[in-house]
Amino acid sequence: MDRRHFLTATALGATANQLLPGLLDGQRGADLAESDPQAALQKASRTFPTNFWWGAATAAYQLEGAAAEDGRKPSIWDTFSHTKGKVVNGDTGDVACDHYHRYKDDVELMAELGVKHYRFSISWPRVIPDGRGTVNQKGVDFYKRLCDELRAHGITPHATLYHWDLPQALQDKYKGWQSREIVNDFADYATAMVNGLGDRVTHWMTLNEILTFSVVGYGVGNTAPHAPGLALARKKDQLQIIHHALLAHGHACQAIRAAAKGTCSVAIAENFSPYVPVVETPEHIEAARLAFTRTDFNGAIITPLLTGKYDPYWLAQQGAEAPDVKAGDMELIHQKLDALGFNCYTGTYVRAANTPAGFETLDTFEGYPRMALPWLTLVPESIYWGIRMITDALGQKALPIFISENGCADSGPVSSTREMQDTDRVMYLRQYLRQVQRAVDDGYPVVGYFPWSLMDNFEWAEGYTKRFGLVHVDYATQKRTPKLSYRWFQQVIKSGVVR
Ligand code: PNW
Repeated sequence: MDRRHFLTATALGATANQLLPGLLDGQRGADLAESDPQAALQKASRTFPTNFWWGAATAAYQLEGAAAEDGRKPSIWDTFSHTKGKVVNGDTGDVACDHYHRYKDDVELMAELGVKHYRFSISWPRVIPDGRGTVNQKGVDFYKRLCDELRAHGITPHATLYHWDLPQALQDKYKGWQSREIVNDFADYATAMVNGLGDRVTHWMTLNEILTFSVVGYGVGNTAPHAPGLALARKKDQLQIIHHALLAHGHACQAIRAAAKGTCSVAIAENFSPYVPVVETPEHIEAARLAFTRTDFNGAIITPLLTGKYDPYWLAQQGAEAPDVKAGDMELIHQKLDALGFNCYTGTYVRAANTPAGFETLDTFEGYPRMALPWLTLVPESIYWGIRMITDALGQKALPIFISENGCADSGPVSSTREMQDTDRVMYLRQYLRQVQRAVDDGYPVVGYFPWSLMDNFEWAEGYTKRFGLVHVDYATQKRTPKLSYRWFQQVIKSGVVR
């Protein structure tokens, strides 16, 4: 039995099978060249499964706007972006893409693109303005309207509960993620959302990128570039924030399943760090496996999420800085997931080495290809090896993985004479998608792909200066213009093939 059929036969539980029909059983797109068996074989191996989740991704604070409308109260990102010097040009999410009012046009753009799945996030301070307590029905109603519009266009909503816009009220009350109190508040919020939207949403993600909001939002000994932008006294404080986030995830998984009326899928979107064997030989592949488990912060986040234990090597290295763990915590953190969202942008090359850890990472020198952000080096194999290590390093043979984000900022200014020619994004997406395809062909349970992002939006500390969209947004007029990459992705979806 080959790997793909083994996975189909044994791996997926009933829930995943109901939700992911036919995704892993090798169904292929149509246009095979019947006359030439060799060509047909080659072509077949480059075709995505017909039920593959082709999607697009966004997040609430980055595009909704309507920051003070219909009862929404501030999040930590409202406070942060309104603090002088924190965001480039003093940009804020007050208006952003005005998606709150223009969601119908935006769903139209998705339908035209051909996506059948849409990943968005719910703004916690829009639906529970004080973070706990009263639900703001007007806020919930916005997401009902959005989901109705999506479903009317045959698009499945995938909702993320937390994409970094913590209600400011909870930051003020108990320092947000620094307090264990957040675990119950987050679970209550999850319950309220399943009660309010569960008839429309069955695909849930708890948190987006624990790594980023805990490490880029808090510095150890110095302030940090993302909200809340605080300085912590020691690393232990940061690891405690991660521990609280893991607990909140676990508790929310339970809350979602308890409140759901029917079948639902529970996932998390995490940007665990992929390590790529610079040469694909067994010893360097082993080095990549060691790097995956032993390097900050995979051992602190993805390992406990999927295995119920902090990585022992990682934990030993933390010494006195290790987080405080109470009885029952690891069980709560370790909830069975229906799927795993992988946010992938870049990665690190490694090779075997005679070091205590058993590997060494390789530098990227000046002139190494990178996209229009300093951290965004082009490492397409990172998406393949990231997927593969979930199985190879963490033993999750059965866990369906979808790419919950992948994309780049374009270099702009782009030509507006005929179309927005973001050839750099087309190049980037093509290289990464081919590696996703390789993982599919190898039989890894990859079920979907959501490029980041549907449209240009508020890029956090970079404000509106960095554009990640398949659709260009003119912020002065709110005019949307599909870029070249939109046309390219449209064709990928239509044909099921990356060319
Ligand atoms: C992700 N880094 O954030 C987020 O989920 C999105 O909201 C964001 O717009 C997108 O990637 C593009 O940045 C990241 O510095 C932010 O390595 C920063 C980093 C990684 C991911």
